[in-house]
Amino acid sequence: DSKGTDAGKAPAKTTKYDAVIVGAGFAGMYMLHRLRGMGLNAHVFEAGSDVGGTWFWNRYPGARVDIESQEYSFSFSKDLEEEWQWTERYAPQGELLDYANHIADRFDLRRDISFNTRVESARYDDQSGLWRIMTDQGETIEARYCVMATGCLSAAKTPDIPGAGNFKGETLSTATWPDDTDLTGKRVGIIGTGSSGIQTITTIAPQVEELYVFQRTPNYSVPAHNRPLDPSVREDWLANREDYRQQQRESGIGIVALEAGEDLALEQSEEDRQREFERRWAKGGFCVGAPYADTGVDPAANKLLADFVAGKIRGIVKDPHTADLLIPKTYPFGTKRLVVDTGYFEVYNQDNVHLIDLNETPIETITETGLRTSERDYEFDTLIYAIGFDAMTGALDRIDIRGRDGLKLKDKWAAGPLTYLGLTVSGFPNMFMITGPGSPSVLSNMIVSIEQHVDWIADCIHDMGERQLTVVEATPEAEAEWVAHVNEIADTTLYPQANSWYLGANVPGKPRVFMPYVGGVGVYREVCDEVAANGYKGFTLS
Ligand code: FAD
Ligand code: N01
Repeated sequence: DSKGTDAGKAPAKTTKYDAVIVGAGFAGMYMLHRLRGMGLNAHVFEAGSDVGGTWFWNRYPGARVDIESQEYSFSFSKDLEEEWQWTERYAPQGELLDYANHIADRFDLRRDISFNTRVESARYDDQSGLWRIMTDQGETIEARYCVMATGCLSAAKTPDIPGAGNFKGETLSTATWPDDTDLTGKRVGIIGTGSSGIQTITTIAPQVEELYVFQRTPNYSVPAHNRPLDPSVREDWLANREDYRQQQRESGIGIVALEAGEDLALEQSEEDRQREFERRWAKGGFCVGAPYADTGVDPAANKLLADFVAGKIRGIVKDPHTADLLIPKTYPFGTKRLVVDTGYFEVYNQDNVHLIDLNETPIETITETGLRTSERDYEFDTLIYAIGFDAMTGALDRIDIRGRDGLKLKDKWAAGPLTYLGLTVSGFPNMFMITGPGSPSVLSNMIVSIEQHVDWIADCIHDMGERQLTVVEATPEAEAEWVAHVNEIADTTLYPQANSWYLGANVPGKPRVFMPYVGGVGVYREVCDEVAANGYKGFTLS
């Protein structure tokens, strides 16, 4: 064991594992469980002090899932599913963290996890065929397999705003929210109106004295209609669990409640369309965004849905100018991640909530006491950053990953991520990514995608062992073909029209490439299964 060794003392000993897993969110936890079940000596390194990933870090007020709780949960263990009780239609962060802890306890995962340990580098050694991994605790580890379970939304952006260090009051970030914060009676400024900002704003608006919301781009948001979970929902889910789980796996985005419409909006009568839009609005959640098959690909169909939602915003927000500022106008509906809220637009009817449009009056600088826009100074006690993540590639970029011949992943990806199936990278043998770029990932119910990836990786490693093979590597040809396919089908949709984090547009200098695979989780699963069934087509095995 090499624990406790630091620079200047004797060189660290090297610890050997069959597989190293980076990250102890849902992906890393399930990966550990699977590999251990196969008899492998696997070990997880996690930067945080406990399990849970997203739900460990993002403790801001109002943080909750936007997919129905029973759908956003693991399916791999029937017992786990039967013993766990969700209390709300959309589980809050605390309950999701409890769920992660329950899984860690139930499957005795912690004994193979090193917490408070950040992986700084992972280098493939051509000679030995092993990955050499180094941590910020001075450990060196060798492992045949390296699985990156580092998360798609785990590398929080640092504020790219002039004067960010100036503020003398309390500064908070939604992505690293402390437990002991009380905003009651405070004057608060918040920058960012994505899902994190919207959940925070909605929850703190009634408590704080004044709330200044600094909005750069308005977001489409639809009602969650959250409520205590009706026992009948649980009963029905458990009674039909096999069927529902299969539906998730075969679906577009891994959500049964989506009820993805198959008809075309443009072929309906105005009356039928409005009835369907209203029905979905009353049901709540992502289903609002999927009434017809053409709204994601046809601008005219998309506009019908966008206009419907704009009408809803105008109906809720009393001040017409504020309502107008809250209506997105620069991108099609659904091309930035849809927000699912609990009374968001309503808070703008409160006298203490002020919306500032940063397009009209941009931020000039953060000041010691608040923030200055081109129009005036704002003063507050607390400044909240809800400015998002360097998504999909950020957590990987922050590790010095090198493959064959010292090739740096960051260099290979300089013009955008290149992967085969979003699972592997040519030139990086025996390295896997869970929900990597080029897989459905963030366009889906992430738990469904995590399970599929973990199972595929575990099966691949198992098959390698059976055949006494030690190296699996994507070919450059298979990778190039996959990347072309991912881009080609993204271009058949309206997605590329938004400046979204799906495209890296939220990070200055990041190449503009649509990263997730839009083909759907069902289709994608078939592709992955076919690749495996055909002797790992597109890979070289040795
Ligand atoms: P994470 O949960 O991000 O875990 C990755 C872990 O890796 C982290 O704990 C991190 O500390 C660790 N790590 C990263 N780099 C290193 C390193 N170099 N060394 C050591 N450790 C490292 N998805 C949905 O499907 N539905 C939702 O409703 C939903 N809500 C979300 C809400 C928020 C606020 C956010 C941020 C994301 C949400 N997501 C949602 C996406 C969410 O990230 C996934 O659902 C899921 O939790 C991802 O699990 P994961 O294990 O892949 O990654
Ligand atoms: O981040 P975001 P998020 N000056 O990137 C603004 C998941 N999630 O953490 O759009 C001013 O969406 C930025 O403005 P703009 C979900 O997948 C889910 O909220 O770039 N503003 C935007 O408004 C989600 O999509 C839930 O113009 C700046 C905001 O900050 C993903 O995580 C909850 C700025 C960032 O929004 C990320 O969501 C939370 C600047 N310099 C998260 N920089 C659920 O509900 C950024 N902004 C389940």
